[in-house]
Amino acid sequence: TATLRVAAVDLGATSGRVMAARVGPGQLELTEAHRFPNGGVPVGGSLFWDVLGIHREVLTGIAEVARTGDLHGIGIDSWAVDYGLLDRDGELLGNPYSHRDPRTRGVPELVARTVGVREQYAVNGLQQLPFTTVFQLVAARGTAALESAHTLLLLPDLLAYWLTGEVGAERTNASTTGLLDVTTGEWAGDLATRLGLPWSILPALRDAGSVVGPVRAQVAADLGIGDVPVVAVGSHDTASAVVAVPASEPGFGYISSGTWSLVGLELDAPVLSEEARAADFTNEGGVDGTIRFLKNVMGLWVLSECVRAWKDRGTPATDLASLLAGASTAAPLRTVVDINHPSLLGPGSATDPMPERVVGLARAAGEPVPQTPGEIARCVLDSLALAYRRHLRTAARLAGQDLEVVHVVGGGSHNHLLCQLTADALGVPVLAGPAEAAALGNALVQARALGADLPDLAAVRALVRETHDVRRHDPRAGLDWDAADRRVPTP
Ligand code: LFR
Repeated sequence: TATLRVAAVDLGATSGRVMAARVGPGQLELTEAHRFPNGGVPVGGSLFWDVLGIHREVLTGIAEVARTGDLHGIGIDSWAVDYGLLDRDGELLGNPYSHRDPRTRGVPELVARTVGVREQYAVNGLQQLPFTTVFQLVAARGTAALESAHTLLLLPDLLAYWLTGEVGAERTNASTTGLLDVTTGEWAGDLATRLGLPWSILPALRDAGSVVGPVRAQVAADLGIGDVPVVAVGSHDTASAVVAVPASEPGFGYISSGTWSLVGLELDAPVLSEEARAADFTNEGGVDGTIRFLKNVMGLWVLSECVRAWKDRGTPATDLASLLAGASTAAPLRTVVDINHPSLLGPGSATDPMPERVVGLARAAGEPVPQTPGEIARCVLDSLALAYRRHLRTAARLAGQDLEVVHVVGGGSHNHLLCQLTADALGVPVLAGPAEAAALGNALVQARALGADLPDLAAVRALVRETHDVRRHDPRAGLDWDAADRRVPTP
């Protein structure tokens, strides 16, 4: 097969990028064509995405990929659950909300009174997270936008719609809405109806690896490109990241480490047991019909919000590198907190900054109060490693698997201290990298759809292994992680 060159658009909550990827036999090369900052935009008490700004950056990136070589395909992935609504003319109704917007507070409890959590889990297999699309939609009941909505599009599908004019819902991302039946892979229309939601706004489902359509003539002309197909990839960034985990054998654990940490296993079938529900594990849909059995962990968000607060205050030596240096010499496991505490979900502000929230959690739990930025950073990292340990062990137990190795992919794979603590906590080797796993998974699924000889996920992963190095962290003994775990409440 000849070499393919595709544009992989990978959108994160704090930055977006458009990568040029070359995929061929024994070849997988990623070059960054365009990168731009992203973040929620506060308006009044609400938090929105600047989706038109994101669209413009996507166009800039695609044009840059095309300017620098061939362009055979375009694929888009982003964070999950957030959506835009179209009216009957196909126009966007308002700004898409960020899942960190506070309007879903208390909504899961409200929904549970209509459809109990056990019943929800039996249908969608998801962890109870307040920002899941179904809860966002319930919070939006009665709004003018929802009442005039004709079509709901998840963000990558919305951006693909602006490129192609085609509407649809790619399944990996649809699986995060709470409105997809995890067993049948079809919309759970009955659940939507019982919650008073207009399920006719949910568009036809499509699988990763299918072609969405060619870029519209006008868009192609504006970009100076030819007749290029947009390909549906694992449009949930975590699904794309898991595709590119360079595992050599099944049975690996993974941590997709970015703003969020997604911590779990790849399975052939969902685990919908009462134990899995009580442990609040999610069964999200992966590429090729796999299941991502995982837990959302608050992730590096907490640290990056601390960095933002310290920067605003002008606290010296609080860039990430200095902080990690400070954290590495701070006393280990001195202060641990429940890193998934709901108080850490929303963005910090001048009156309610993130470092003080972490300190407050420590104080409330009777833990030694961290004083310096380095101690706070250490507390965050130790607490993350503890959460990874707890949830990966639970996942393995619930799925009846052994955990022999853990792959860390995503930007957090560059955080050597966190990777080492993870290995120490779990007592198994951690293999870190690639950092751009989501963009790689995006490009690989496109290449396969366009004819590359990559028959299955094993072949895809073999190519990633062949072309990308991982950094190995072997576990060190000496710290009492069991005792530390007992200091953190069980959810
Ligand atoms: C990671 C991610 C998670 C999802 C969260 C919110 O970027 O996609 O998988 O739970 O963002 O959408």
